[in-house]
Amino acid sequence: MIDEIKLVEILKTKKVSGEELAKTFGTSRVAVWKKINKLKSYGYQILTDNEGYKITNSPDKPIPTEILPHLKTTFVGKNYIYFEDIDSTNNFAKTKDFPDGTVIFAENQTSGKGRKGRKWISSKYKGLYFSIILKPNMEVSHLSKFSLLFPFSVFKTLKSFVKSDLKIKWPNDLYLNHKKIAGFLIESSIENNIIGRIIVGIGLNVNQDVEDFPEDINQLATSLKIEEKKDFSRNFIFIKILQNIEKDYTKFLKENYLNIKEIEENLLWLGENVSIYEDRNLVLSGMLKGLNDDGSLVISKENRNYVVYVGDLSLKC
Ligand code: BT5
Repeated sequence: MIDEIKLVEILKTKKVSGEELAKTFGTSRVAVWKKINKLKSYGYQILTDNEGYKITNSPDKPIPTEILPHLKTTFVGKNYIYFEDIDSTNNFAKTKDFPDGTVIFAENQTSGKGRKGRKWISSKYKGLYFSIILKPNMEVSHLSKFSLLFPFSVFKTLKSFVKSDLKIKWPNDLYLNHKKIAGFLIESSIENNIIGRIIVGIGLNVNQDVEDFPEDINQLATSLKIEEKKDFSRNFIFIKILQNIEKDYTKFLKENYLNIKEIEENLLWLGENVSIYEDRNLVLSGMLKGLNDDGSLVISKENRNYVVYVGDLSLKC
């Protein structure tokens, strides 16, 4: 068996003959040649002449050979599953009992899911669509605060390299220049008041152009490329996100601490008049005042404060 990660690592640094590679991996030259063709099919450019093979260009695709050697985590992504096409990474995450920290990535989702049966559009090779499986064994009372951790972690990661106006839309979207750039679908399994497993589904628009979004969302949706006017390395962003999520999640499990004040300061529409809808029915309109310590939203109306735990937020028209 040829270890693909090791092969890529070798061919990125020097030109090596088929014979030498066959010796290194204890296999035949034909097996090496087949593996080289497989790497080419992933998008690697490989210089091939009578002296051997050398990788001259690597694809910006989060394939295991591009992610795993650079991922500095202890458990998140150690079990990493990459798909070109799948219905939904969150659905796949439920097909069996995957280990803690498993990450499932797809270039394209044919039935990407949003919350409450809504859809997530996943343009192929343009974004990052993935699910992280975590087993926190934590009391359910922490769930609303806990679920803010993931958008906040991705927010901080993106903030370190975008210039545009990035905001957190309660409870779990990210907006860039007032348009949606990321959505989070957090599904939890609870037994005896304990969160046994959560599936954190994250969709982030990276290199989409306006034409990549269907008409019904192209006024609402945006990508890093559209707002920052340049292409981004999906691999670089993905690795940073996974590393920061592991860091923030581990800290939260240890200390039960989340900087709610910092989330509040970066909330979309803070101080503005907003409406809360549940199943498309208007529940409440008022001024978005901030967050409580448990992550619930505070809306003030006629000198009274109202606490909101669930719902869809929009700007009051
Ligand atoms: C979300 O739901 O925003 C959660 C999206 C989670 C997607 C990830 S991708 C990996 C994992 N596997 C899955 O199957 N899902 C997760 P919600 O807040 O309900 O927003 C859904 C709404 O966002 C839709 O009704 C559209 O209006 C809009 N939308 C759909 N695709 C979008 C996109 N690519 N960019 C921005 N907005 C989008």
